[in-house]
Amino acid sequence: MKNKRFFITLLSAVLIVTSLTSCGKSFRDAAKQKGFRAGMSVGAGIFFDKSVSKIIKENSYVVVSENCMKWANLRPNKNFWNWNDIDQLVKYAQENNMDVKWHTLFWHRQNSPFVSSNWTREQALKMMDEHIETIMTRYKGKISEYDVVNEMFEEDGSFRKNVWYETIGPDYIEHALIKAHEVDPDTKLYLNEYNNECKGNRKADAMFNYVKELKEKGVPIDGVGMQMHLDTSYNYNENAIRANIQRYAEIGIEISFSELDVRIPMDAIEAHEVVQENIYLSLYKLASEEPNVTSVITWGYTDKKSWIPAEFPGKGNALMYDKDSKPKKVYKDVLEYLRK
Ligand code: 9MR
Repeated sequence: MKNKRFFITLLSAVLIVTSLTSCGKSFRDAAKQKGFRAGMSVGAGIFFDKSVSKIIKENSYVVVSENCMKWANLRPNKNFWNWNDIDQLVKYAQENNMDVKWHTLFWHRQNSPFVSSNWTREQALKMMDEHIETIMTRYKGKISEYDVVNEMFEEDGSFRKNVWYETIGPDYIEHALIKAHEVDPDTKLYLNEYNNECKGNRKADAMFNYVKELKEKGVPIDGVGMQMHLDTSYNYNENAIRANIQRYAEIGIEISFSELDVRIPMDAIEAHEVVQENIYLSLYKLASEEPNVTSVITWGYTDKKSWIPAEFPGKGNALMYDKDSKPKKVYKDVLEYLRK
């Protein structure tokens, strides 16, 4: 009898302590407990601001540079590499127990002026190899995953005719993946895309079939990024996203929600905020429930600085922190879900 009472008291104490600790968990620890890394993209050097750094530390086990790793910023001309911003980010991440993701080795935007569609295949391959070797040797062991190619598909599922496609041909992706794996076999290699989250969508299906083909051929590839730049006025289909994630699981591919934000009209009425919150909750739920979703990265964190109004006039307010960098209701509700 005594033993039983002791056992019950002990059990209650353990339960209270467990629930107290999980109550106080930071966003990143709560996400970790659900089985994925939370993170965000960061602008150059923003972590030198103490209040920003506090937010990054609460929310991120993985960080990615919003622009510093792109050709135009990193290598504005052939002979100059601007490593400074990236070195600082890597140092900051190491000091704060975060992974660093590279975005992106190859893309059709933000290229340097010397990147040319007049290159021959040989010249382009040489340039591609040089880019991979220089970056991946310098940061060997320091970058957890690379977006090797970004946005390689058109909406109809055909390959985008970017400069690498035009100069090298459709095998440029394979070539980049093989070379990247050769230089740093321990990092993870991703292909990153937008509008590729729903099974049944042409671009999403084309990407899945392509990645499956790569796997079957033995080309090194670990993951697919679903950017998730979403809009409350588009259809949101949780089932189609889940089905897509699960078919990737079947072929051994991990998924990152890699650039999450959910834009609403700037003069948003409450209804949009409710839809926005439901989308955020659904995505964090999917990440918690589907074992092959390994990270959820928001594109920035505050509405104060966002790429959206420039590209979608009249839209914005897409993140979970408001313009004063205060967490919104959606942030608190997602956190509460993650802590359960
Ligand atoms: O957020 C980035 C913005 O500051 C740049 O001006 C823009 C230029 O293309 O790129 C933005 O980031 C993009 C990312 O690299 C790839 N996916 C879409 C993102 C938003 O455009």
